[in-house]
Order: sequence, then C-alpha cells, then structure tokens
Amino acid sequence: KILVIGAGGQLGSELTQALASTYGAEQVIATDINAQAASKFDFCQFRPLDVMDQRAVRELVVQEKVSQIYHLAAVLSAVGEQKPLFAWQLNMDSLLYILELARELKLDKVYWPSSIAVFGPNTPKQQTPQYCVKEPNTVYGISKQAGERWCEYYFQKYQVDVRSLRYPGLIGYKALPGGGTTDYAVDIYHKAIAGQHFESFLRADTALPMMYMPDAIKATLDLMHAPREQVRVRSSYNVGAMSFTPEEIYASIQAHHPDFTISYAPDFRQAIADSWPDSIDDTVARRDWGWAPQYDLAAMTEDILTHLPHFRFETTDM
Ligand code: VAH
Repeated sequence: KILVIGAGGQLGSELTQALASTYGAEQVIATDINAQAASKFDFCQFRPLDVMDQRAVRELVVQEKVSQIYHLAAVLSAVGEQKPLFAWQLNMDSLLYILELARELKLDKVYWPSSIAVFGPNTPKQQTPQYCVKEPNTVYGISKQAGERWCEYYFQKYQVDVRSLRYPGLIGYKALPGGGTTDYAVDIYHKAIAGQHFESFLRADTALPMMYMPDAIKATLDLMHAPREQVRVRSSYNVGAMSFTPEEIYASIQAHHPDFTISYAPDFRQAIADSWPDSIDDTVARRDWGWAPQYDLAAMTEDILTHLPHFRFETTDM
C-alpha cells in the first residue's frame, strides 16, 4: 500500500489522486493532520494522522502493510519564517523518523519533496545548476537542504530508496497553496476569475522558477517509476518548466480578461523570493530519467482559466 502523509495540502491533494489512478484507490491511504481533509478523498481511504505522532505513524505503516511513503507534510517558506523552531522541528524530525522507519521495515520506496528554497543569495541565479553553492537563509530552505543530506545519507549507508525533487513554485487550480512565497501565482487566477483587483506581494519584476501542477505530478511519478539504477542523484533533482515575473503572469491572464488589474505591495516574502534563483538548469534530471515539462506560461493560463470557473473547492479549502 502507498501512504501519503500531508495528502490534504496543495501538492498532496493532486498527487494522491494521481497515485489512486495509477495504483488503484484501494492501494492508497491518504492522511493529513487536518481531519476535515477527509472531504477531498471520496476516492480512497482517508485517516487523520499527525506525522509527529511516531507511534501512530508506525502502527499505520505496519497494520496497513505500507510499502511506499510519500512524505509531503511540511511548513513552507513564508509560514516557516513566522514559526522558525516549529518549522525546523516538524520538517526535520518527521523526515528523520520516516527514513528510520523505511530502513527498519525495509520499505520499497520513500518520496520526499525538496525545493528551490535550498538555494540562497550566493547561488548562481540564472540556470541554477544541480551542483552549486547553497546557503539558504530561510528555515524552510535550511530544513530542505539538511533533509537532502539525510536522504542521501540513508541511501548510501542503508540503501533506503528515497527519491526527491527540488520543486519550483507549484501552481494548480484544484487546491489552495499552503503558506509559501509563490502562493501569489495561484491567488492571481482566483482574483481574475472573480473579477477582482489583484495585489501582488512581490515586485513586478521578481522572476521565479515555476511549474504547473500536472507537470509536477508527472515529474514525481516519472522519478518514482524510474529504474533504481537511473536515479543517480540521491539528494534531490533540479526540475524546471518555466520562469516568470508577476507582471508576466498578469499579462498572460489579461490577454483573456482585459479588465483585470494588478498593483504591487511587496512584503516580507520579497526578501525570500530575492534569495531564490530566477531559473533552473534541469539537465541532470533530463539525462537520468527523461524529464520533460509539457506546460509553459501561456498553456498553463489557458488551462487554468478554462477549468477554474467550473471547479468546486472542498469546504476545507475555502
Ligand atoms: C514555498 N511553494 O513557497 C513553496 C515552494 C519554491 C516554493 O517551496 O515555500
């Protein structure tokens, strides 16, 4: 069985659906600390689960004969700066416990998301390479960098088959984002559809690497299905799809909604965005397991503006 921890989040909501479609709903157990997330999972089993409750996690894994864990629960960049020690503790203690459980119970595979947040102010900003200086200055980024080191350690020392991707900002219309610095790029579509003005918390010219959720799901499943020997990076793979600024995503939407307006009011998240790359070099992922994104900005905007007006959010998302 496949256990998804943090299934109720922005990535988890869509990845759990993809896993159920791929493996069969009866093979997937969705869990989240927010019991209300149950309303999202009428297609597979849902259990409330706090990843910090190690006994509960272990009991579930043993009882349900879990063979793969997708550990998606984390405190993201913006919220992490409001609660640094809690963010560090949740992000790190939960990963270490899952890696230890995978080692002890010899689980088949573990997936754990990293992020472009592992890069810092002195990382090369254009076409950031797979290997480079990484001095993250957010708690979230520090936890992702440390987590990558632990993933590689458990693979090299105990042969735990843990795999990871450094996601760019993820954008989808089926779930709201969970407290990150790239959340603006999801909210802007909701404001456009609602005919409301949009105020960006990042400056107009702030370029960030971004990816449409269908591409993020495809990258995750492609990586997890790759033969073990093809997965040569055991820290976390750079993956890219596009890069854009708030004014560029606004322009792509205004082409469909001429009356849509934007203004810019940078807040504390501007400094976080400024510490991250503008664009990502994902040559290594393309070489090792054939990564290839499908969506650029125009295609993403077209797809979201087509589907979002008809999409019914679960109560927990509003
Ligand atoms: C965040 N959405 O903003 C996440 C992601 C690259 C950004 O890690 O924290």
